[in-house]
Amino acid sequence: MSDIGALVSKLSTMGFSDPPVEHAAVDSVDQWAEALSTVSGLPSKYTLTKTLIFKPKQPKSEAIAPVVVIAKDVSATNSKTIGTELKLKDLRFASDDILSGIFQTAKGSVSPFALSQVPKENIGSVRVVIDKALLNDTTGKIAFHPLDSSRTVFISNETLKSFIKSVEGLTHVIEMDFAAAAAAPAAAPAAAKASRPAAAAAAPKAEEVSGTKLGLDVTKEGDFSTWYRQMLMKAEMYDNYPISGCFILRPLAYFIWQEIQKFLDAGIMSMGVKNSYFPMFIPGDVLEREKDHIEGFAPEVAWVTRAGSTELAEPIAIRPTSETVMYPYFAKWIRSHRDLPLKLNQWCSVVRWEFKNPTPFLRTREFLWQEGHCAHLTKDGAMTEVREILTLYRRVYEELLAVPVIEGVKSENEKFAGGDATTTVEGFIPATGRGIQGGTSHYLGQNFSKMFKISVEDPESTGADRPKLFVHQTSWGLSTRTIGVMAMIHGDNKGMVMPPRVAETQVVIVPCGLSSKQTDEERCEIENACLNVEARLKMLGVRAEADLRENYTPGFKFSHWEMRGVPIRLEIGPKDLVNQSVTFVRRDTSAKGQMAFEGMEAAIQLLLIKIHDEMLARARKEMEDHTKIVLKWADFVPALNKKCMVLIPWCERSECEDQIKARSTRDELQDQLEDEKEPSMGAKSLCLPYKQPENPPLVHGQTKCVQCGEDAKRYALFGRSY
Ligand code: 87F
Repeated sequence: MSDIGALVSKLSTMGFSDPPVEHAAVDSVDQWAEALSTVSGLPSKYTLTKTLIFKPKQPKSEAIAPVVVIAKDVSATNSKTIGTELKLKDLRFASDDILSGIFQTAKGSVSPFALSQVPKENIGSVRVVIDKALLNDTTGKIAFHPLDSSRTVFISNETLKSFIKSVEGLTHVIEMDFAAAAAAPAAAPAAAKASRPAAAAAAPKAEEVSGTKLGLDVTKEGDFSTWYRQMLMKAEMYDNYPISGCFILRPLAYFIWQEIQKFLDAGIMSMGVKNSYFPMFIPGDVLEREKDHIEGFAPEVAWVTRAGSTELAEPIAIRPTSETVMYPYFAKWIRSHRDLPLKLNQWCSVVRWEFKNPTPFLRTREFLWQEGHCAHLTKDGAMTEVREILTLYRRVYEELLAVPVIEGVKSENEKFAGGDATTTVEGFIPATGRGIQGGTSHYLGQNFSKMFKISVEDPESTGADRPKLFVHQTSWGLSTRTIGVMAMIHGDNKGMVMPPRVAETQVVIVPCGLSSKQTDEERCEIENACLNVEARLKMLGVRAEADLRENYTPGFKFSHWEMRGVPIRLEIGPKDLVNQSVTFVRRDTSAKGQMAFEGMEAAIQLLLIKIHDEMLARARKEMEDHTKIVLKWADFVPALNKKCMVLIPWCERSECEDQIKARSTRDELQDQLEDEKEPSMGAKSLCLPYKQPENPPLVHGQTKCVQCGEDAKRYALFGRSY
């Protein structure tokens, strides 16, 4: 399709002479960076880019007028912002037809060079938007795929400009400052502006702390993925790390994880589970021996092959999960039914070298989790445990993180292939309308026990030749993904909103209303009142902190703690001293009120509980409002496009699930996925909820599957997902 030779010779006439470098074909920026990291002789400084092709929504009769956006990979190329700049409505990603028909290229290989392939009759209608940041950066080279994602050329920004100029008939070319556009309030959608609480206007804007802006540049509604990262970064919950997919958990986030650990650890200990720790390294041959279990996961396994400059005799795998590490020891330790049940858990990190777009907390190459592995004599014993663990996982979400989840069973397609059944808690991210798996608890049946020979003699039978019983196993895991789900749901345009039970600081006390008019004595009195409140709250176990830092205005302190999501702010000023009361402000609703000094401890404790309950109730209402019962296929995709999950009467057949995915994956359907790296996404089953809808009732032998018309077995929850 593409003619690389012609292109390279064209580039060389423009002063560009280096041939493209070759590498593995890539389909994301991360894979690209990774592929280039293995190539030698590259320019010392270069920028990765993305080229996106959009088309405005337009009547079928009109000529197609595509918009080609050439930008740094990190620029916030939000389709709405670009649409506003070009005065075009509803920009969507161009379909494969446009890519192949007009640009003679395919998804993943789009680059500015595709412009040279546009037929003469179309080129006049093409609009090109170039990222100013790309043109302004004159210090390094710019990397593009020359029509093929397995090659990269490095050109200067001058060459890029000359190339664009050289495209005959191309007249609409504009430069755009994406950073400024993202920061400008005009770029935010009207709804976002309207929903900003009035208090935000009063808070100090754009105050500078060592060069970092305090506020957020984008809104949750306007550019969700940039908002998510920026909000967490400014809340000081994580930082980036120079290995793709790895992130640092800063104390505020690690605190949450420790609260989850305390709660969950107590829960599993009370079920008789014991903690243990197994090595993170897996002998290569042990892992390979379990090919069936590893199948499909193998590309994600990371290996150690060298120590210093010595190649290891046998490569060693780093655990992506610990079945193959632990189960040989289950076989050794379980000798008789009296050794059952064996219930072990470990808190550790695991490594899965994923190539999909990494996202802090949600998709990271190393993550923290607990993994529980138990062996039982009977299926019943194992099944009861599977459900008990699932209940604990639901309680972590609801009782600690104020996040509602739906408990259910995974479909055949979605369950862990190594087991008999996977149960799950599913969350929902309203801002994107996508479901997210929050934790899983598997009934492994006897699959692993047969593979690893974990068996006991049947206690029911007697005699010398008693039959062997293979044990029934469970495994279950909950990870730091919990923190990401919580942040996506509760965070807002002022930053993080912490659910009270996991907030490192639950109450911040800020002295207010002090000016140069006050005497030192008055100042001292107010500060003492703050310290007194802090001490009284701490006595009752409330995590309170008086912020008496000098040289910071109250407004600055408000923003600082709002960004970190502290649930309650108390303000104490001269008037409050007179009234013997404090002013409180809720982080979640911005609601303000007065509270008497006397009995304040109880009032604060009640308020923290109330905030938790209301955060959970609001999130639950939002999830319920975005869960639609759909009874005919025609309503399925429109509901997804309204950012909903759908409950459908379903036949539970695997082929039907494949068809549902295919029928809901179409470019025209792509409404406004904020992440260009994601392909237009089909829906999959999230779970078969334990709590089934009652209305309309599902009648066996009568109610039909919404997709294929076969007999429906249960209601299933479907949705786009993470
Ligand atoms: C990635 C690489 C290698 C998931 C993997 O869910 C192996 C795997 O087995 C793998 N990703 N899994 C499934 C994990 C199953 C199970 N393990 C214990 C859990 C919970 C905790």
